[in-house]
Amino acid sequence: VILSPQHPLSAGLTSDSRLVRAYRGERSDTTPVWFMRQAGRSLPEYRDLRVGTRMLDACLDPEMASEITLQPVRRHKVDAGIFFSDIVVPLKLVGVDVEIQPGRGPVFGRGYADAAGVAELTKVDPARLDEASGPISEAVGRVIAELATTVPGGVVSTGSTTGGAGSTTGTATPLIGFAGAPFTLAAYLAEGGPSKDHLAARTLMHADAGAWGALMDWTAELSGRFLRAQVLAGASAAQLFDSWAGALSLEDYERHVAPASAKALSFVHDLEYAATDAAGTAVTRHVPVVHFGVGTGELLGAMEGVGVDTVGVDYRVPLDVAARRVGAGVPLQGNLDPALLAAPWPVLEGAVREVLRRGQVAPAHIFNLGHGVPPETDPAVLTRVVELVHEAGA
Ligand code: 1CP
Repeated sequence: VILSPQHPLSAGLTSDSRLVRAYRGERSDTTPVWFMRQAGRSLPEYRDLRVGTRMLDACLDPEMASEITLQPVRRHKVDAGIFFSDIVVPLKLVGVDVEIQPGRGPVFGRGYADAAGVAELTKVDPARLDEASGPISEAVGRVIAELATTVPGGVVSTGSTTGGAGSTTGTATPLIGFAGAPFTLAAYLAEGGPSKDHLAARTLMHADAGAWGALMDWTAELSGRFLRAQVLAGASAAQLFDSWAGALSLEDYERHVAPASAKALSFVHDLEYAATDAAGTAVTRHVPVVHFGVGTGELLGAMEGVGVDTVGVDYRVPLDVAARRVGAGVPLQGNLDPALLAAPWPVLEGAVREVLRRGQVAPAHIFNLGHGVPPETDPAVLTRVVELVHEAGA
């Protein structure tokens, strides 16, 4: 399926941005940088806007969701926006009883930890998301309209500024769409809310292969459709968050989880756009996909094997070590320990430079944190990190 000519990738607005180039393994004038959870509670303008609005209501209000997505792009001059939403939004949209409780996270009306629960949940056709995702498409549309015209950043100063359509020059900041991976969604669904070890999901995985398979199939389709909706509406890359996959052994991950993650990604793998390569030859490219999880040092190779362009690395594994695990040729994203954001500047600066140094082993590196921005982070520190990464060069 070819993306529409107006899509920022097809129009040549984002296809040669630092971010998209890095996701296909090319280095630019400098290292692109964005932060997981860059939108949200670390920003006073976010806290002001959110007063009196519940989290999921904010996600489903296109004006608010787009404004929150843009806030960190304007403030920090990061090389990408990440769509402001949540991994449980597609569940909410197809009618699952879920709320996000402040300070706690997603909480469901019940847990789905056995065959009866899974049968009840999976009665809902995930294809219903396609009719229900209007607020998502609208919010993405608003974001990319502003990114195309008014937000600076992400500009590539070296090489060609090829426009797929041949007419547009220059680049816009790309938007990254995301979804929760099937296992991470299942970890919340089985438990009925956040948990430390995701025991209910891990038990179901072994206790009832049939129910587990049905749950993974269903969450995979829902995640896949959520990602696809964001890309069709204008996102230039997609990130699958398997935040809690680190709770699994490699064997369990490969047998019981990886096939479902591959299925989720199959919903974006067929999305393509026409472009011109550095030599001026017409090429067809796919939308880049990133795969990230926390505590997944043992799983990095398998997470790459699911079929992704870039692997996101948490802060526990240095990037040069991660490169050996995912194999040469794979771009890496990461992985400053978020705890360092509260350290004195000389300590933080040293740590940022060390991440950049280790990232040199990969064909391309996208600077990020090893997990999300802590809510108490001073936003001025994030801006300074962006400046440092950009000044440090490729
Ligand atoms: O009221 C609030 O402000 C609630 C805090 C909050 C925010 C800002 C939640 C609740 N979700 C979000 C937004 C969000 N969630 C984004 C926004 C875009 C950005 O990065 O700037 C993204 C990408 C997510 C994805 C998400 N939600 C993940 C995967 C990423 C990760 O952090 O590992 C997970 C696991 C969730 C579940 C969730 N939602 C919210 C919380 C507090 C949690 C985690 C709960 C837990 O610890 O289990």
